Amino acid sequence: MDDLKEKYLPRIADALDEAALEDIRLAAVGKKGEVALKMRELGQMDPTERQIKGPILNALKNEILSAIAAKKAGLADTALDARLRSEWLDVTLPTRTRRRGTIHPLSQVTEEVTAIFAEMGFSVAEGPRIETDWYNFDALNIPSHHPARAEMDTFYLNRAASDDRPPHVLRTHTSPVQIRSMESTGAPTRIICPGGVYRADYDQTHTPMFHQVEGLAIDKDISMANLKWVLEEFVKSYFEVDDVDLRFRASHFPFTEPSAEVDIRCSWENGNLKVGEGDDWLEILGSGMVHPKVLQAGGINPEEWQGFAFGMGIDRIAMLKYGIPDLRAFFDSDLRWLRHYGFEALDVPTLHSGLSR
Ligand code: 2NM
Repeated sequence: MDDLKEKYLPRIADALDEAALEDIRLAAVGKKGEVALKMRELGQMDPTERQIKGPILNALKNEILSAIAAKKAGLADTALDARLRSEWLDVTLPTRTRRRGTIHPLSQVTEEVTAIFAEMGFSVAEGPRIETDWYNFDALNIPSHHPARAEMDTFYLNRAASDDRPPHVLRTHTSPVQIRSMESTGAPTRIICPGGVYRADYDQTHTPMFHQVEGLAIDKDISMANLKWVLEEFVKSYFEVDDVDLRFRASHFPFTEPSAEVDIRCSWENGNLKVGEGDDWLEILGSGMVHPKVLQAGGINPEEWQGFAFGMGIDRIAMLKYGIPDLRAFFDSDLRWLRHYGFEALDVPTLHSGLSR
């Protein structure tokens, strides 16, 4: 038995991996291993001899088993150490700065506009881009026969002849969000609705998807004077100038009465826009007092409440402020363009830190 011990303990100590250990275990203490064979011999021994040799054999078996277990644990530790060494990683290494992404100008401008109106007490409302024709048209005082429906180049969703749900469209403006907001929160209210809208139109200055921000303020005594002040504050803040001159031109929209288109005084110096001075006028938005029928559609009593609304193109004011010449490039996903016109991810526009640093 001492021979067996001297044979197996050094082999266990020298085993290189778990497979080698398993071979040793089978050869030593497996069912047909050498220790088992010795145990079988106990049967032929006389009882006194068996009483001495039995416990010794058992002790040998246990010694071999615990040597194997200890070696196994040792091998696992060594393997873990090796793995930790090979998978080591310096988490303090700097990132690859030149490959960092940028904020798209449309996201930047949406954030800027949101910050400006938030300062004046407006909150942001959002809604679905797929709308029923009621929210997109009827509720906004654009009935089925109205020419505005044809002019809008609306995308209608395909549907089966048997489908009895109302017709759905891709929203042509964000006004349906304002109807939904009137329904859910009522008056008084002050909201802006930024987001993508769709019209079947594609040329130098039109893309089938573009972005709008619309505003809505409803209270007991809101007037065009409030509208003028809010828009002046917005334009000054957005174009980062101290003075602006706005021109209100009488216009027509189905959802406002009276309605006005708003121009800002500007000059163009070799392709550079200057806001607030010069002899040119730049049309930037449409506005007016919300039509009583529209308030009614939103569940608000027009005998009790009144309000103003306005709408402008985010893509257009982004192009004007940041000197972007081609609208279609906004949606090309051209990395060189994105790096040139994009903004640093950590420069969040706020009114105190500056909108467009
Ligand atoms: C514009 C021009 C004028 C407008 C109206 C509404 C609503 F839903 F409150 F009636 N939202 N936006 C509006 C008014 C939009 O865009 C050129």
